[in-house]
Amino acid sequence: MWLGQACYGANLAPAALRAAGLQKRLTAFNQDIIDLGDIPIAVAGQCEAGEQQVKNLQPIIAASNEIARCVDRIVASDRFPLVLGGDHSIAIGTLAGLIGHYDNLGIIWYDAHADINTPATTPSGNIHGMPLAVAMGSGHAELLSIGGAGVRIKPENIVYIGVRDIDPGEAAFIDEQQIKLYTAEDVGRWGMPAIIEQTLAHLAACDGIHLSFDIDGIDPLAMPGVGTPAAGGVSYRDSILALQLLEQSRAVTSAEFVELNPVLDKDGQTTRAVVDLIAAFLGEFTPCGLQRTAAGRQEQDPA
Ligand code: 5AB
Ligand code: MN
Ligand code: MN
Ligand code: MN
Repeated sequence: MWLGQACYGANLAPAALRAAGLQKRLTAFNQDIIDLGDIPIAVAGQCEAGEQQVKNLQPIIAASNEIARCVDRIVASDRFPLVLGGDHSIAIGTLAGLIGHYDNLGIIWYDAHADINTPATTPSGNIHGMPLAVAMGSGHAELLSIGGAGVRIKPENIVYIGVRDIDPGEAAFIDEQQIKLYTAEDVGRWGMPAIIEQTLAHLAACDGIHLSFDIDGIDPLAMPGVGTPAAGGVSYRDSILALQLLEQSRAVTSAEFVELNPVLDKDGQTTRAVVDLIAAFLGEFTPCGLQRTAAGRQEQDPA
């Protein structure tokens, strides 16, 4: 999917990740990983008349319904859904497919941006800036009805990590809803372990946690292959650590990685880094040749 924003290319990310050896990297330590293939996306790209505030609405609705059906089936069969975008509009479908399975779903939104615009507040009309608002029940009526969902994410069950580029309408909504937020600066100031610990404590009452990982949460000097870069991001190292800590917590029940754009990733650096991130999140140990387990590492922790 790339129709949630202006640049062609995010649709090529799953193929680029496959070509970079994602499956082989993951199955080296976990054989129980199945690639279910691609979700079909309509070949649109033109803004429908009168829909400047929600560009490419119809093809995004069609794809979101497909994503929701697919994610719903995966959760129903007691497996862990890992969705690879694509721009962040795909989160509308992912969350619609998840929400019916939980009474109190939590979300970790790892992103430079807040993605909580509505047609009334969007500066761009790009739906990739709206998925969290839709999940909370604010937005275009046709987006709200995806997956037949009536259940919504509660504001107290959301935690942002890495945000630093928020639109005025989003800031007002976040303040009004009192959503928990850690900026990239907070990560630097307090350290990633404290941020993850506080995030999980904040979501302790949730019966599932979805990780929505926008790779533009990471600094664009490390991850240049994204459509909407924002300077001053979280480091690659801290992001790997965040994903390792989340994996070791066993608290996350679904995830998506979005916004990689291989067309903007000139030498493949960002694509390779996304493979690293996904591998860390699924439990690959740092490939340093040591035989220590996660538990063993904790025992040796001087703290
Ligand atoms: B992303 C912006 N807030 O709504 C808007 O990459 C950017 O999924 C949204 O986080 C960025 O157009 C969406 C200006
Ligand atoms: Mn973003
Ligand atoms: Mn995003
Ligand atoms: Mn982006």
